[in-house]
Amino acid sequence: MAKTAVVKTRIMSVFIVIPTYNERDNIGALGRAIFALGVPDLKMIVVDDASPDGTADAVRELAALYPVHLIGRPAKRGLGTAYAEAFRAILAGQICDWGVPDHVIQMDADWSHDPTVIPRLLEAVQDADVVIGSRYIAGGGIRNWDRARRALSFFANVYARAVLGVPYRDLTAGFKCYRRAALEAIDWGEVSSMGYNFQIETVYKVHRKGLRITEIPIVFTERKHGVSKMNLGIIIESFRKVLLLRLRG
Ligand SMILES: Nc1nc2c(ncn2[C@@H]2O[C@H](COP(=O)(O)OP(=O)(O)OP(=O)(O)O)[C@@H](O)[C@H]2O)c(=O)[nH]1
Ligand SMILES: [Mg+2]
Repeated sequence: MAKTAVVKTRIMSVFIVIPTYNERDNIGALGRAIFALGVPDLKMIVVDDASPDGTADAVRELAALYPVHLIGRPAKRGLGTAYAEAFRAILAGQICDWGVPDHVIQMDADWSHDPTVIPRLLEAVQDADVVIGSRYIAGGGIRNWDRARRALSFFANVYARAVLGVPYRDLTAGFKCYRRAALEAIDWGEVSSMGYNFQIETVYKVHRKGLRITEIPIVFTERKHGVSKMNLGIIIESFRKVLLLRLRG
């Protein structure tokens, strides 16, 4: 009689990293929606920069119900440094006793990124090192942005793609999934972007290592609660740093 092979597939562990600044009205419900997806072995890390609205308290309430870890920083230091700090701690196995995950997802706290996309990101990362939730491929889009904001985002992407010579349509996307190896390929001490240029910088560095980057379509929706942190400094940083990235690698 033929023996039946029992194949045991290990459940992949997933950490979701969410930076917050004044997201008290968003983070609790978003966290509940994420854990309601029922993704196995999923844990959440929130990096909060001493939000004056008490976001950290909402995170602590969530942590009483779900595997949620709060990294609290003393002052607002930019989304790029928040991610870099979390990723370094994750790779060093310093988050609680959770070990080092197989996959890491990054997303915004303000519901611009639909949590129901998470299973699709995890499916796509089976055949890639980084998956970008992309607004600028067929099936993707943006809801509730005015023309100026659309134009800024579109132009930033055209500019970065041309300067860096990479094929990806949405380089400034903030909804992404990394295989652990992709995070390990980046020298986090070297990543210097404070703001949105962080998104471009990380994709470019992974690309330069020859890793596989794919895009899946997402519809991005402008925030309903809270205020935007977009400002001129962030835009200027991006235009300058894309050039520097090209020159210095
Ligand atoms: N920890 C931390 N998080 C930040 C900082 N700046 C922005 N964030 C968070 O990063 C995510 C993206 O920032 P947003 O302000 O939503 O940026 P955006 O989506 O480009 O702009 P709007 O949605 O129009 O406000 C959100 O979860 C913010 O709360 C920061 O300095 N520190
Ligand atoms: Mg937003």
